Amino acid sequence: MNASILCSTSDDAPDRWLCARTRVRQMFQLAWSPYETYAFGSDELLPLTRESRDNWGGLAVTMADSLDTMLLLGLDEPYQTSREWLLHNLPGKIMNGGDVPFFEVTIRVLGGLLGACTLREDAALLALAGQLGRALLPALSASPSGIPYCTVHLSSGRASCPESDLGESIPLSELGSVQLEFAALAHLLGEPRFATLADGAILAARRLPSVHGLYPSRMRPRTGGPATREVGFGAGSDSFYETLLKRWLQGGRRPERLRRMYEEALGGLRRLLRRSEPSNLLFVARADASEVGWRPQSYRSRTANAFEHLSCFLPGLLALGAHNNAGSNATAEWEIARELLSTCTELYERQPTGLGPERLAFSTAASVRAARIEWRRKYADDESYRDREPSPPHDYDVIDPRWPLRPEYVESLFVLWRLETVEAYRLPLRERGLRVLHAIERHCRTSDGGYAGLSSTSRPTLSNRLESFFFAETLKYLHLLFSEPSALSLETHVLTTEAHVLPVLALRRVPSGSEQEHAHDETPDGYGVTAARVAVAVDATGATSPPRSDLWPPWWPSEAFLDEDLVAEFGK
Ligand code: DMJ
Repeated sequence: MNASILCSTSDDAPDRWLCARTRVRQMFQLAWSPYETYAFGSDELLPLTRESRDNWGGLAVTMADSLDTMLLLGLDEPYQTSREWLLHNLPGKIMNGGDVPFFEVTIRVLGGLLGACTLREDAALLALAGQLGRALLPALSASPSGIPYCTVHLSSGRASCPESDLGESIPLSELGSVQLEFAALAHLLGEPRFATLADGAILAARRLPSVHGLYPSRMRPRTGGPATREVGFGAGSDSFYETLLKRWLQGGRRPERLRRMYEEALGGLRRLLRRSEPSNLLFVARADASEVGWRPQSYRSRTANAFEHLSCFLPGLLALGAHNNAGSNATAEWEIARELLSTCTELYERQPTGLGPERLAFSTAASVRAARIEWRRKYADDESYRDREPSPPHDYDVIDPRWPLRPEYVESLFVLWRLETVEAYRLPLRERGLRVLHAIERHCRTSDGGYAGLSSTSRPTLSNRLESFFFAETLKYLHLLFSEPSALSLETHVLTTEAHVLPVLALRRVPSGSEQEHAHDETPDGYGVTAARVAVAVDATGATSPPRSDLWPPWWPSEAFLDEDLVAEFGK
Protein backbone atom coordinates (compact mmCIF):
# COMPACT_ATOMS: atom_id res chain seq x y z
CA MET A 1 0.00 0.00 0.00
CA ASN A 2 1.23 3.48 -0.83
CA ALA A 3 1.75 5.29 2.47
CA SER A 4 1.83 8.75 0.93
CA ILE A 5 -1.79 8.22 -0.20
CA LEU A 6 -2.74 7.16 3.32
CA CYS A 7 -1.02 10.25 4.77
CA SER A 8 -3.18 12.58 2.70
CA THR A 9 -6.35 11.69 4.67
CA SER A 10 -8.18 14.53 6.42
CA ASP A 11 -6.54 16.56 9.15
CA ASP A 12 -8.36 14.87 12.00
CA ALA A 13 -7.86 11.31 10.81
CA PRO A 14 -6.58 9.42 13.85
CA ASP A 15 -3.91 7.55 11.89
CA ARG A 16 -2.46 10.66 10.27
CA TRP A 17 0.74 10.85 12.29
CA LEU A 18 1.15 7.12 12.44
CA CYS A 19 1.00 7.23 8.66
CA ALA A 20 3.54 10.07 8.53
CA ARG A 21 6.07 8.23 10.66
CA THR A 22 5.49 5.05 8.71
CA ARG A 23 6.31 7.04 5.62
CA VAL A 24 9.54 8.35 7.19
CA ARG A 25 10.51 4.77 7.96
CA GLN A 26 9.91 3.83 4.33
CA MET A 27 11.93 6.84 3.19
CA PHE A 28 14.84 5.62 5.29
CA GLN A 29 14.62 2.21 3.65
CA LEU A 30 14.38 3.75 0.18
CA ALA A 31 17.42 5.93 0.79
CA TRP A 32 19.35 3.08 2.40
CA SER A 33 18.78 0.57 -0.36
CA PRO A 34 21.00 2.24 -3.03
CA TYR A 35 23.64 2.92 -0.36
CA GLU A 36 23.59 -0.77 0.47
CA THR A 37 23.79 -1.76 -3.20
CA TYR A 38 26.38 0.67 -4.52
CA ALA A 39 28.28 2.08 -1.55
CA PHE A 40 28.05 -0.29 1.42
CA GLY A 41 31.03 0.36 3.69
CA SER A 42 31.93 3.65 1.99
CA ASP A 43 31.53 7.06 3.48
CA GLU A 44 28.85 8.20 1.03
CA LEU A 45 26.75 7.13 -1.90
CA LEU A 46 26.79 9.35 -4.98
CA PRO A 47 23.09 8.88 -5.66
CA LEU A 48 22.85 9.99 -9.30
CA THR A 49 25.88 8.14 -10.65
CA ARG A 50 25.43 5.19 -8.26
CA GLU A 51 29.04 5.35 -7.16
CA SER A 52 30.63 5.47 -3.74
CA ARG A 53 33.25 7.68 -2.22
CA ASP A 54 35.37 7.96 0.90
CA ASN A 55 35.31 11.68 1.48
CA TRP A 56 35.59 11.63 5.29
CA GLY A 57 38.57 9.32 5.70
CA GLY A 58 36.95 6.00 4.75
CA LEU A 59 35.29 5.01 8.03
CA ALA A 60 31.90 4.05 6.57
CA VAL A 61 30.50 7.37 7.75
CA THR A 62 26.95 6.90 6.40
CA MET A 63 26.67 3.50 8.09
CA ALA A 64 27.89 4.64 11.51
CA ASP A 65 25.89 7.89 11.34
CA SER A 66 22.68 5.92 10.65
CA LEU A 67 22.81 3.40 13.50
CA ASP A 68 20.69 5.03 16.17
CA THR A 69 18.11 6.22 13.62
CA MET A 70 17.71 2.58 12.55
CA LEU A 71 17.13 1.60 16.17
CA LEU A 72 14.58 4.37 16.75
CA LEU A 73 12.77 3.45 13.55
CA GLY A 74 12.78 -0.25 14.44
CA LEU A 75 14.84 -1.24 11.39
CA ASP A 76 16.51 -4.24 12.90
CA GLU A 77 17.74 -5.93 9.78
CA PRO A 78 19.89 -3.13 8.32
CA TYR A 79 20.99 -2.37 11.88
CA GLN A 80 22.31 -5.87 12.47
CA THR A 81 24.02 -6.01 9.07
CA SER A 82 25.67 -2.63 9.64
CA ARG A 83 26.68 -3.46 13.19
CA GLU A 84 28.34 -6.69 12.05
CA TRP A 85 30.11 -4.92 9.21
CA LEU A 86 31.39 -2.15 11.46
CA LEU A 87 32.60 -4.53 14.16
CA HIS A 88 34.41 -6.58 11.57
CA ASN A 89 35.93 -3.83 9.43
CA LEU A 90 36.27 -0.63 11.41
CA PRO A 91 39.02 -1.76 13.85
CA GLY A 92 41.42 -2.37 10.95
CA LYS A 93 40.44 0.84 9.18
CA ILE A 94 41.10 2.80 12.37
CA MET A 95 44.40 1.04 13.06
CA ASN A 96 45.72 1.63 9.55
CA GLY A 97 43.82 4.87 8.91
CA GLY A 98 45.23 8.08 7.46
CA ASP A 99 44.18 11.71 7.91
CA VAL A 100 40.58 12.22 8.98
CA PRO A 101 38.68 15.39 9.89
CA PHE A 102 38.51 15.41 13.69
CA PHE A 103 35.15 17.15 14.00
CA GLU A 104 33.25 15.30 11.27
CA VAL A 105 34.46 11.88 12.34
CA THR A 106 33.69 12.64 15.98
CA ILE A 107 30.15 13.86 15.39
CA ARG A 108 29.22 11.37 12.65
CA VAL A 109 31.11 8.16 13.46
CA LEU A 110 31.93 8.31 17.17
CA GLY A 111 28.53 9.94 17.82
CA GLY A 112 26.78 7.29 15.75
CA LEU A 113 28.43 4.40 17.62
CA LEU A 114 27.67 5.97 20.99
CA GLY A 115 24.07 6.71 19.99
CA ALA A 116 23.60 3.03 19.23
CA CYS A 117 25.20 2.04 22.56
CA THR A 118 22.83 4.42 24.35
CA LEU A 119 19.70 2.88 22.84
CA ARG A 120 20.86 -0.73 23.07
CA GLU A 121 23.55 -1.89 25.49
CA ASP A 122 26.39 -3.21 23.36
CA ALA A 123 29.83 -3.86 24.83
CA ALA A 124 31.38 -4.65 21.43
CA LEU A 125 30.23 -1.39 19.82
CA LEU A 126 31.31 0.50 22.91
CA ALA A 127 34.79 -1.02 22.68
CA LEU A 128 34.90 0.07 19.02
CA ALA A 129 33.88 3.60 20.03
CA GLY A 130 36.70 3.51 22.59
CA GLN A 131 39.23 2.51 19.94
CA LEU A 132 38.08 5.33 17.68
CA GLY A 133 38.03 7.83 20.54
CA ARG A 134 41.63 6.96 21.44
CA ALA A 135 42.74 7.30 17.82
CA LEU A 136 41.07 10.73 17.57
CA LEU A 137 42.40 12.00 20.88
CA PRO A 138 45.78 13.33 19.59
CA ALA A 139 43.83 16.16 17.89
CA LEU A 140 43.30 17.41 21.44
CA SER A 141 46.27 16.03 23.36
CA ALA A 142 48.90 17.24 20.87
CA SER A 143 47.69 20.83 21.04
CA PRO A 144 49.80 23.17 23.17
CA SER A 145 46.80 25.46 23.75
CA GLY A 146 44.03 22.91 24.26
CA ILE A 147 42.31 24.12 21.05
CA PRO A 148 42.19 20.97 18.89
CA TYR A 149 43.81 20.48 15.53
CA CYS A 150 41.53 20.02 12.52
CA THR A 151 42.89 16.74 11.20
CA VAL A 152 44.30 13.69 12.89
CA HIS A 153 46.25 10.88 11.26
CA LEU A 154 44.65 7.80 12.78
CA SER A 155 47.61 5.43 12.69
CA SER A 156 50.44 7.83 13.55
CA GLY A 157 48.53 10.27 15.75
CA ARG A 158 49.95 13.24 13.86
CA ALA A 159 47.60 16.21 14.21
CA SER A 160 47.51 19.34 12.07
CA CYS A 161 45.44 22.10 10.51
CA PRO A 162 45.83 23.09 6.86
CA GLU A 163 47.25 26.53 6.17
CA SER A 164 44.30 28.65 5.03
CA ASP A 165 44.20 32.34 4.22
CA LEU A 166 43.68 32.83 7.95
CA GLY A 167 46.72 30.75 8.79
CA GLU A 168 46.59 27.49 10.72
CA SER A 169 43.23 27.65 12.47
CA ILE A 170 40.09 25.72 13.30
CA PRO A 171 36.46 26.88 13.19
CA LEU A 172 34.91 27.57 16.59
CA SER A 173 32.13 25.07 15.85
CA GLU A 174 34.70 22.32 15.30
CA LEU A 175 36.59 22.94 18.53
CA GLY A 176 33.41 23.18 20.58
CA SER A 177 31.11 20.42 19.30
CA VAL A 178 32.88 17.21 20.26
CA GLN A 179 32.43 17.47 24.03
CA LEU A 180 29.23 15.45 24.36
CA GLU A 181 30.68 12.47 22.55
CA PHE A 182 33.92 12.46 24.55
CA ALA A 183 32.10 12.99 27.86
CA ALA A 184 29.82 10.05 27.06
CA LEU A 185 32.85 7.95 26.20
CA ALA A 186 34.55 8.97 29.45
CA HIS A 187 31.43 8.03 31.35
CA LEU A 188 30.75 4.73 29.62
CA LEU A 189 34.38 3.54 29.67
CA GLY A 190 35.38 5.06 32.98
CA GLU A 191 38.20 7.08 31.39
CA PRO A 192 37.85 10.72 32.48
CA ARG A 193 40.75 11.79 30.23
CA PHE A 194 38.38 11.87 27.22
CA ALA A 195 36.18 14.45 28.92
CA THR A 196 39.06 16.41 30.43
CA LEU A 197 40.69 16.98 27.05
CA ALA A 198 37.50 17.74 25.14
CA ASP A 199 36.08 20.09 27.77
CA GLY A 200 39.52 21.67 27.94
CA ALA A 201 38.98 22.96 24.39
CA ILE A 202 36.02 25.06 25.52
CA LEU A 203 37.97 26.29 28.50
CA ALA A 204 40.86 27.19 26.19
CA ALA A 205 38.50 29.28 24.05
CA ARG A 206 37.24 30.91 27.21
CA ARG A 207 40.71 32.26 27.97
CA LEU A 208 39.90 34.94 25.40
CA PRO A 209 37.72 37.80 26.50
CA SER A 210 34.40 37.19 24.77
CA VAL A 211 32.46 39.89 22.99
CA HIS A 212 29.11 39.76 24.76
CA GLY A 213 29.61 36.04 25.24
CA LEU A 214 30.62 35.42 21.62
CA TYR A 215 33.95 33.99 20.49
CA PRO A 216 35.85 34.35 17.21
CA SER A 217 34.65 32.00 14.49
CA ARG A 218 38.22 30.66 13.98
CA MET A 219 40.97 30.03 16.54
CA ARG A 220 44.60 28.94 16.45
CA PRO A 221 45.57 25.62 18.05
CA ARG A 222 49.23 26.60 18.42
CA THR A 223 48.66 29.80 20.37
CA GLY A 224 45.04 29.64 21.54
CA GLY A 225 44.48 33.07 19.99
CA PRO A 226 41.77 34.21 17.56
CA ALA A 227 42.27 33.96 13.79
CA THR A 228 39.40 36.27 12.83
CA ARG A 229 37.23 39.00 14.23
CA GLU A 230 34.07 37.49 12.90
CA VAL A 231 31.45 36.30 15.38
CA GLY A 232 27.99 34.88 14.75
CA PHE A 233 25.72 31.85 14.83
CA GLY A 234 26.13 30.53 11.29
CA ALA A 235 28.71 28.27 9.64
CA GLY A 236 31.91 28.07 11.63
CA SER A 237 30.29 29.04 14.94
CA ASP A 238 26.83 27.47 15.26
CA SER A 239 27.28 24.30 17.27
CA PHE A 240 29.80 25.80 19.73
CA TYR A 241 26.90 27.59 21.43
CA GLU A 242 24.69 24.50 21.12
CA THR A 243 27.36 22.51 22.95
CA LEU A 244 27.54 24.95 25.86
CA LEU A 245 23.91 24.27 26.67
CA LYS A 246 23.81 20.57 25.84
CA ARG A 247 27.04 19.68 27.64
CA TRP A 248 25.60 21.39 30.72
CA LEU A 249 22.38 19.38 30.37
CA GLN A 250 24.33 16.19 29.74
CA GLY A 251 26.29 16.77 32.95
CA GLY A 252 23.06 16.86 34.97
CA ARG A 253 23.03 20.68 34.82
CA ARG A 254 26.74 20.92 35.48
CA PRO A 255 29.21 22.51 35.31
CA GLU A 256 27.65 25.86 36.05
CA ARG A 257 30.41 27.57 34.06
CA LEU A 258 28.99 26.24 30.81
CA ARG A 259 25.49 27.47 31.61
CA ARG A 260 26.96 30.88 32.32
CA MET A 261 28.79 30.88 29.00
CA TYR A 262 25.52 29.96 27.26
CA GLU A 263 23.70 32.75 29.07
CA GLU A 264 26.41 35.24 28.10
CA ALA A 265 26.20 34.13 24.47
CA LEU A 266 22.48 34.92 24.50
CA GLY A 267 23.51 38.51 25.23
CA GLY A 268 25.59 38.48 22.04
CA LEU A 269 22.75 36.86 20.10
CA ARG A 270 20.32 39.57 21.10
CA ARG A 271 22.72 42.17 19.79
CA LEU A 272 22.85 40.45 16.42
CA LEU A 273 19.10 40.30 15.87
CA ARG A 274 17.84 42.30 12.90
CA ARG A 275 14.56 42.65 11.03
CA SER A 276 14.06 42.41 7.30
CA GLU A 277 12.44 44.91 4.97
CA PRO A 278 9.58 44.93 4.25
CA SER A 279 8.12 41.94 6.19
CA ASN A 280 9.93 42.35 9.51
CA LEU A 281 11.30 38.81 9.53
CA LEU A 282 13.62 38.35 12.50
CA PHE A 283 17.09 37.03 11.68
CA VAL A 284 20.59 36.82 13.16
CA ALA A 285 23.33 38.82 11.44
CA ARG A 286 27.06 38.14 11.45
CA ALA A 287 29.33 40.76 12.94
CA ASP A 288 32.89 41.88 12.99
CA ALA A 289 34.25 42.56 16.44
CA SER A 290 36.81 45.25 15.78
CA GLU A 291 39.21 46.93 18.15
CA VAL A 292 36.92 49.94 18.45
CA GLY A 293 34.11 47.76 19.61
CA TRP A 294 31.12 46.02 18.23
CA ARG A 295 30.30 46.76 14.63
CA PRO A 296 28.13 44.95 12.15
CA GLN A 297 30.09 44.49 8.96
CA SER A 298 29.52 47.28 6.49
CA TYR A 299 25.86 47.57 5.65
CA ARG A 300 26.86 47.55 2.03
CA SER A 301 28.51 44.22 2.43
CA ARG A 302 26.17 41.32 1.83
CA THR A 303 27.87 39.31 4.50
CA ALA A 304 26.55 41.52 7.30
CA ASN A 305 23.01 40.31 6.79
CA ALA A 306 23.87 36.86 5.55
CA PHE A 307 21.81 34.10 7.10
CA GLU A 308 22.47 30.42 6.65
CA HIS A 309 20.14 27.46 6.78
CA LEU A 310 22.47 26.15 9.49
CA SER A 311 21.17 28.90 11.81
CA CYS A 312 17.69 27.37 11.70
CA PHE A 313 18.88 25.15 14.56
CA LEU A 314 18.64 28.21 16.83
CA PRO A 315 14.87 28.14 17.51
CA GLY A 316 15.23 24.60 18.86
CA LEU A 317 18.28 25.50 20.93
CA LEU A 318 16.65 28.59 22.41
CA ALA A 319 13.52 26.63 23.26
CA LEU A 320 15.58 23.91 24.95
CA GLY A 321 17.50 26.55 26.93
CA ALA A 322 14.32 28.41 27.94
CA HIS A 323 12.59 25.15 28.92
CA ASN A 324 15.55 24.41 31.21
CA ASN A 325 15.86 27.98 32.49
CA ALA A 326 19.44 28.16 31.29
CA GLY A 327 19.29 31.83 30.34
CA SER A 328 18.10 34.81 32.33
CA ASN A 329 14.85 35.57 30.49
CA ALA A 330 12.95 32.51 29.34
CA THR A 331 10.00 34.56 28.08
CA ALA A 332 12.17 36.61 25.73
CA GLU A 333 14.06 33.49 24.62
CA TRP A 334 10.77 31.80 23.74
CA GLU A 335 9.72 34.86 21.72
CA ILE A 336 12.98 34.86 19.80
CA ALA A 337 12.73 31.10 19.21
CA ARG A 338 9.19 31.41 17.81
CA GLU A 339 10.04 34.34 15.58
CA LEU A 340 13.22 32.79 14.22
CA LEU A 341 11.30 29.62 13.50
CA SER A 342 8.70 31.54 11.54
CA THR A 343 11.52 33.18 9.56
CA CYS A 344 12.81 29.71 8.69
CA THR A 345 9.27 28.68 7.75
CA GLU A 346 9.14 31.66 5.38
CA LEU A 347 12.45 30.62 3.84
CA TYR A 348 10.97 27.22 3.08
CA GLU A 349 7.51 28.20 2.05
CA ARG A 350 8.49 31.05 -0.26
CA GLN A 351 10.61 28.72 -2.39
CA PRO A 352 8.91 27.01 -5.33
CA THR A 353 10.10 23.63 -4.05
CA GLY A 354 9.01 24.27 -0.45
CA LEU A 355 12.60 23.68 0.75
CA GLY A 356 14.84 26.37 2.25
CA PRO A 357 18.02 27.65 0.62
CA GLU A 358 21.51 27.22 2.03
CA ARG A 359 22.41 30.90 2.35
CA LEU A 360 20.75 34.24 1.78
CA ALA A 361 21.24 37.95 2.31
CA PHE A 362 18.50 39.88 4.07
CA SER A 363 17.54 43.46 3.36
CA THR A 364 17.20 45.67 6.42
CA ALA A 365 16.09 49.27 6.76
CA ALA A 366 19.77 50.25 6.93
CA SER A 367 20.81 48.22 3.90
CA VAL A 368 17.86 49.60 1.89
CA ARG A 369 18.88 53.13 2.85
CA ALA A 370 22.48 52.46 1.88
CA ALA A 371 21.38 50.93 -1.44
CA ARG A 372 19.32 54.04 -2.25
CA ILE A 373 22.26 56.33 -1.50
CA GLU A 374 24.51 54.19 -3.65
CA TRP A 375 21.96 54.16 -6.49
CA ARG A 376 21.70 57.95 -6.47
CA ARG A 377 25.46 58.35 -6.42
CA LYS A 378 25.89 55.89 -9.27
CA TYR A 379 23.24 57.34 -11.55
CA ALA A 380 23.56 60.99 -10.59
CA ASP A 381 24.56 61.92 -14.13
CA ASP A 382 22.43 59.42 -15.99
CA GLU A 383 19.24 61.00 -17.34
CA SER A 384 17.46 57.70 -17.81
CA TYR A 385 17.92 56.62 -14.16
CA ARG A 386 18.01 59.90 -12.29
CA ASP A 387 14.40 59.97 -11.15
CA ARG A 388 13.99 56.26 -10.67
CA GLU A 389 14.43 54.28 -7.45
CA PRO A 390 16.12 50.90 -7.09
CA SER A 391 13.63 48.03 -7.07
CA PRO A 392 11.82 47.73 -3.71
CA PRO A 393 13.28 45.34 -1.11
CA HIS A 394 11.86 41.83 -0.96
CA ASP A 395 13.25 40.66 2.42
CA TYR A 396 16.13 38.65 1.03
CA ASP A 397 18.15 37.50 -1.96
CA VAL A 398 19.18 33.89 -2.21
CA ILE A 399 22.97 33.69 -2.38
CA ASP A 400 23.37 29.91 -2.38
CA PRO A 401 20.23 28.07 -3.55
CA ARG A 402 21.18 24.49 -2.63
CA TRP A 403 19.28 22.21 -0.23
CA PRO A 404 21.61 19.34 0.63
CA LEU A 405 18.86 17.52 2.65
CA ARG A 406 19.73 19.56 5.73
CA PRO A 407 18.04 18.93 9.10
CA GLU A 408 18.08 22.25 10.99
CA TYR A 409 14.55 23.39 10.21
CA VAL A 410 12.88 20.07 11.02
CA GLU A 411 15.13 19.81 14.10
CA SER A 412 13.63 23.04 15.44
CA LEU A 413 10.11 21.98 14.46
CA PHE A 414 10.62 18.83 16.53
CA VAL A 415 12.08 20.56 19.60
CA LEU A 416 9.38 23.21 19.65
CA TRP A 417 6.70 20.57 19.08
CA ARG A 418 7.95 18.86 22.22
CA LEU A 419 8.50 21.89 24.43
CA GLU A 420 6.09 24.61 23.29
CA THR A 421 3.37 25.20 25.87
CA VAL A 422 1.20 27.63 23.89
CA GLU A 423 -1.09 25.45 21.78
CA ALA A 424 -1.64 28.10 19.10
CA TYR A 425 2.09 28.05 18.31
CA ARG A 426 2.46 24.33 18.76
CA LEU A 427 -0.35 23.06 16.59
CA PRO A 428 0.96 24.06 13.14
CA LEU A 429 4.43 22.58 13.73
CA ARG A 430 3.65 19.02 12.69
CA GLU A 431 1.82 20.28 9.61
CA ARG A 432 4.94 22.18 8.59
CA GLY A 433 7.01 19.05 9.02
CA LEU A 434 4.58 17.17 6.84
CA ARG A 435 4.97 19.81 4.15
CA VAL A 436 8.75 19.30 4.25
CA LEU A 437 8.24 15.55 3.97
CA HIS A 438 6.00 16.02 0.93
CA ALA A 439 8.49 18.45 -0.65
CA ILE A 440 11.27 15.88 -0.24
CA GLU A 441 9.04 13.26 -1.83
CA ARG A 442 8.19 15.54 -4.73
CA HIS A 443 11.61 16.96 -5.49
CA CYS A 444 14.41 14.82 -4.04
CA ARG A 445 13.64 11.35 -5.40
CA THR A 446 16.15 9.76 -7.75
CA SER A 447 15.21 7.57 -10.70
CA ASP A 448 16.07 4.40 -8.77
CA GLY A 449 13.80 5.34 -5.89
CA GLY A 450 16.40 6.81 -3.53
CA TYR A 451 17.04 10.42 -2.53
CA ALA A 452 19.51 13.18 -3.42
CA GLY A 453 20.06 16.79 -2.40
CA LEU A 454 18.84 19.69 -4.53
CA SER A 455 21.19 22.02 -6.33
CA SER A 456 18.50 24.67 -6.30
CA THR A 457 15.43 25.26 -4.14
CA SER A 458 13.84 27.32 -6.89
CA ARG A 459 14.20 24.74 -9.67
CA PRO A 460 14.11 21.10 -8.66
CA THR A 461 17.46 19.91 -9.96
CA LEU A 462 19.07 17.01 -8.12
CA SER A 463 22.70 17.12 -7.02
CA ASN A 464 24.88 14.04 -6.90
CA ARG A 465 25.14 14.07 -3.09
CA LEU A 466 23.51 12.20 -0.24
CA GLU A 467 24.99 13.47 3.02
CA SER A 468 24.96 11.08 5.95
CA PHE A 469 23.06 13.64 8.04
CA PHE A 470 19.95 12.87 5.98
CA PHE A 471 19.89 9.48 7.78
CA ALA A 472 21.29 10.68 11.11
CA GLU A 473 19.27 13.87 11.49
CA THR A 474 16.68 14.85 8.89
CA LEU A 475 14.79 11.55 8.91
CA LYS A 476 15.28 11.07 12.65
CA TYR A 477 13.84 14.49 13.49
CA LEU A 478 10.91 14.00 11.13
CA HIS A 479 10.18 10.64 12.71
CA LEU A 480 10.37 12.06 16.23
CA LEU A 481 8.16 14.99 15.21
CA PHE A 482 5.45 12.55 14.14
CA SER A 483 5.93 10.25 17.17
CA GLU A 484 4.63 10.34 20.71
CA PRO A 485 6.97 11.89 23.34
CA SER A 486 7.54 8.41 24.79
CA ALA A 487 9.63 7.64 21.68
CA LEU A 488 12.52 9.56 23.27
CA SER A 489 12.64 11.56 26.48
CA LEU A 490 14.39 14.92 26.28
CA GLU A 491 14.76 14.90 30.06
CA THR A 492 16.94 11.79 30.23
CA HIS A 493 18.69 12.20 26.86
CA VAL A 494 20.55 14.86 24.92
CA LEU A 495 20.78 14.92 21.15
CA THR A 496 24.21 15.85 19.85
CA THR A 497 24.74 18.34 17.05
CA GLU A 498 24.46 15.35 14.67
CA ALA A 499 21.25 14.23 16.47
CA HIS A 500 22.84 11.24 18.15
CA VAL A 501 21.13 10.10 21.31
CA LEU A 502 23.26 10.25 24.47
CA PRO A 503 22.28 9.74 28.10
CA VAL A 504 22.18 12.54 30.63
CA LEU A 505 24.85 11.71 33.17
CA ALA A 506 22.66 11.63 36.25
CA LEU A 507 23.13 13.71 39.36
CA ARG A 508 21.50 12.93 42.64
CA ARG A 509 21.23 15.14 45.67
CA VAL A 510 22.42 13.62 48.93
CA PRO A 511 20.62 14.41 52.19
CA SER A 512 23.34 16.75 53.46
CA GLY A 513 22.42 19.11 50.62
CA SER A 514 25.79 18.88 48.95
CA GLU A 515 25.69 17.80 45.31
CA GLN A 516 27.33 14.54 44.46
CA GLU A 517 27.35 12.36 41.44
CA HIS A 518 26.28 8.81 41.97
CA ALA A 519 25.96 5.62 40.13
CA HIS A 520 23.97 5.91 36.99
CA ASP A 521 21.76 3.28 38.50
CA GLU A 522 18.39 4.84 37.76
CA THR A 523 19.11 5.30 34.07
CA PRO A 524 18.38 2.67 31.46
CA ASP A 525 21.84 2.51 29.91
CA GLY A 526 23.06 -0.11 32.33
CA TYR A 527 26.75 0.78 32.05
CA GLY A 528 29.29 1.23 34.80
CA VAL A 529 29.40 4.24 37.01
CA THR A 530 31.85 6.94 36.18
CA ALA A 531 29.84 10.15 36.17
CA ALA A 532 31.50 11.33 39.35
CA ARG A 533 35.01 10.98 37.99
CA VAL A 534 34.03 12.66 34.74
CA ALA A 535 32.41 15.63 36.41
CA VAL A 536 35.36 16.06 38.75
CA ALA A 537 37.71 16.11 35.79
CA VAL A 538 35.58 18.71 34.03
CA ASP A 539 35.45 20.98 37.02
CA ALA A 540 39.14 20.74 37.72
CA THR A 541 40.20 21.96 34.29
CA GLY A 542 41.11 25.62 34.28
CA ALA A 543 38.14 26.40 36.46
CA THR A 544 39.04 29.86 37.58
CA SER A 545 41.78 30.98 35.21
CA PRO A 546 41.22 34.59 34.13
CA PRO A 547 41.40 35.61 30.44
CA ARG A 548 45.03 35.55 29.30
CA SER A 549 45.95 38.84 27.69
CA ASP A 550 49.01 37.35 25.97
CA LEU A 551 46.69 35.24 23.79
CA TRP A 552 44.91 37.92 21.82
CA PRO A 553 46.21 40.37 19.28
CA PRO A 554 45.53 44.09 19.70
CA TRP A 555 42.52 43.93 17.38
CA TRP A 556 40.58 41.47 19.52
CA PRO A 557 38.26 43.67 21.62
CA SER A 558 37.74 43.71 25.34
CA GLU A 559 34.28 42.72 26.42
CA ALA A 560 33.44 45.96 28.20
CA PHE A 561 32.32 47.71 25.04
CA LEU A 562 28.61 48.19 24.47
CA ASP A 563 27.09 50.09 21.57
CA GLU A 564 23.61 51.06 22.71
CA ASP A 565 22.52 51.76 19.14
CA LEU A 566 22.85 48.13 18.32
CA VAL A 567 20.97 46.70 21.25
CA ALA A 568 17.93 45.22 19.53
CA GLU A 569 14.41 45.25 20.82
CA PHE A 570 14.84 42.13 22.94
CA GLY A 571 17.14 43.98 25.35
CA LYS A 572 20.62 43.28 26.67
C1 DMJ B 1 25.53 18.33 10.58
O1 DMJ B 1 26.63 17.57 10.22
C2 DMJ B 1 25.66 18.83 11.98
O2 DMJ B 1 24.41 19.24 12.41
C3 DMJ B 1 26.64 19.96 12.11
O3 DMJ B 1 26.66 20.52 13.39
C4 DMJ B 1 26.41 21.05 11.10
N1 DMJ B 1 25.55 20.74 10.08
C5 DMJ B 1 25.33 19.42 9.58
C6 DMJ B 1 23.94 19.30 9.00
O4 DMJ B 1 23.50 20.41 8.33
